[in-house]
Amino acid sequence: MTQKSLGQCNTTNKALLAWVEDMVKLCQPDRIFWCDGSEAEKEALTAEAVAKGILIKLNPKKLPGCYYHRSHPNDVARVEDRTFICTPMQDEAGPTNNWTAPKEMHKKLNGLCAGGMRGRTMYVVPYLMGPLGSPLNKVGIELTDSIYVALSMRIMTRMGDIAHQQLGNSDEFNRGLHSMLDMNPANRYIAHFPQDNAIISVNSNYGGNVLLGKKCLSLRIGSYLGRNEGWLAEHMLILGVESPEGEKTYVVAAFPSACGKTNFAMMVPPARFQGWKIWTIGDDIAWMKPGRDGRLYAINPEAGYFGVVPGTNSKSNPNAMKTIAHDTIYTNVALTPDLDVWWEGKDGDPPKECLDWRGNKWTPDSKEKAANPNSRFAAPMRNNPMLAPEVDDPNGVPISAIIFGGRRADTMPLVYQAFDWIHGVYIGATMGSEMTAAAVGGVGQIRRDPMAMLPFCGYNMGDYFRHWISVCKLTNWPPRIFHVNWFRKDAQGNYLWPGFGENMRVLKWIADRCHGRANAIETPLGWVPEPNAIDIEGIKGYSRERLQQVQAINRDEWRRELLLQDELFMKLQSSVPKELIFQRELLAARL
Ligand code: OXD
Ligand code: MN
Repeated sequence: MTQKSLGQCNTTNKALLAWVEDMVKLCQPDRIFWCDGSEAEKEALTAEAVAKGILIKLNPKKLPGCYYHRSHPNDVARVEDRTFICTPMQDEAGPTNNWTAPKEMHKKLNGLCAGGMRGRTMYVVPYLMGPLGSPLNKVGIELTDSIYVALSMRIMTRMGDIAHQQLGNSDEFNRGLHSMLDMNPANRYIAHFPQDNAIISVNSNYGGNVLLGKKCLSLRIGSYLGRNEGWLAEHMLILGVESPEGEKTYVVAAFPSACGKTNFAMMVPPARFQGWKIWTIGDDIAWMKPGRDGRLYAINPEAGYFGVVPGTNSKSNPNAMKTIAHDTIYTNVALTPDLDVWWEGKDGDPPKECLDWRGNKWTPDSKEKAANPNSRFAAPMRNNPMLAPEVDDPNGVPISAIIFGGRRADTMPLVYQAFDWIHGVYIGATMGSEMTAAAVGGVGQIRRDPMAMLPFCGYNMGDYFRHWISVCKLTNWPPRIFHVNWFRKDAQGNYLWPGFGENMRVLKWIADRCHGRANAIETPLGWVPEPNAIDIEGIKGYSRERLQQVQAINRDEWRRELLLQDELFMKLQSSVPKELIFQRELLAARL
């Protein structure tokens, strides 16, 4: 590797050089800038982005090292209807994915990309997903004409020379091409080519569509690679619960987008749990592989958090507030006259006047929201005061529990435990949740979102379930599986559980179950806590009756739930593993 000065070619990898040359011929940028991940590069690119008005420097007294970005108003969320899995046969992508044959998609995208970077710079962004030297990590190279993407990738991944160090002369890297083109939503494509380990994303500049290490590589391509290579790429947070005695229990949890993964991963235990600590390993993605000792190990492939801003405050997530207090890029929040940021649900009163996420004047009397409901922060994980030191362990952490959860106003109790692995896979596979602003369309509607992977599974969902079932056979100590719902409401529409830090009480029961310490009662759904097993001491105004309500199993609601699951099973038809069909029958019989 020969680094000369900023932006100069910093690799001798032949496969990489050849591919970049091909892409340059196609896109015809005026300049190529090879990123190395250095501080000097960050400063130079940031200064350029500020000079061009792409970033606004925020008040350094209030938010040191922070910048503000506004995206195109038509480009504020993931676009699931424009996201494609391009495999030779449609059946490989399965009925839950949009599909186009690779040849056809390449033809279309080559046409769109031809000359698309004229007058622009192509940034070559090398990035490493996972700790250096980890058997689970992957290298990607993203070519992008967006300086915002180059700077965000620096936060979200281990970006720069470290990726070249991991890659060496190998040609095994994800090839990702991103171009903003003219931002025409009708020509927006987020296209994945799993067999080629390649991604092309055009006409968007929204993180979920264009930070290619995240959803595209870590989940869609990752899940495909995981199936072939014997591991799991999951839409899951990873945390470590530490008891006052120093015992650490690692758990992963899959909740759909914008259902509180970041809050849960950074939770601060309530006063009642003095001496307990929650350590964050990841807030969005887990790569998990059976280890040599027969346990399932997880790494967080990312190096930063791309979190939903609205609702973040010192009660919902104090550690996130500290994390985003410096060196953070904010996108689509509101901007105050003193160059501070504001959003709905922030601590304190709203500003008397500010600019909303579109740049229009906003006052508390305005009808529109000041911050876009899917406005985001991109913050380095190193900012998190509770970042687990294990985050850099190449072997990852051994997982004791897998938690599935959705946003459900009814039916789903606060917590229950699967009888065994296959029952747990069934619980994950039939997860349902109210849709949120993280994706365009349908906010509030219940949709089946298996393992929170509906928008992210890079192959046939039925085969994905089969792969999950098979992973148990590769482990001697499979994690216990649980389901939680923080969002159940009473008939008056009030939440039945306080949530946030109080979720520690449920997490403790889960950890105790994993260590064989907590008793449970058998129900048709699975194991539930004994009446006094969840400690509610110290929750202001909360009662055992309320806990009973949130844990109640309403058989009529459950019969309806079983019928709703049909929608998914019908869609997947013949590819649903028979084990899951049997689980459904058994549940019906128990009800
Ligand atoms: C995300 C998402 O941005 O799930 O993490 O949409
Ligand atoms: Mn996510």
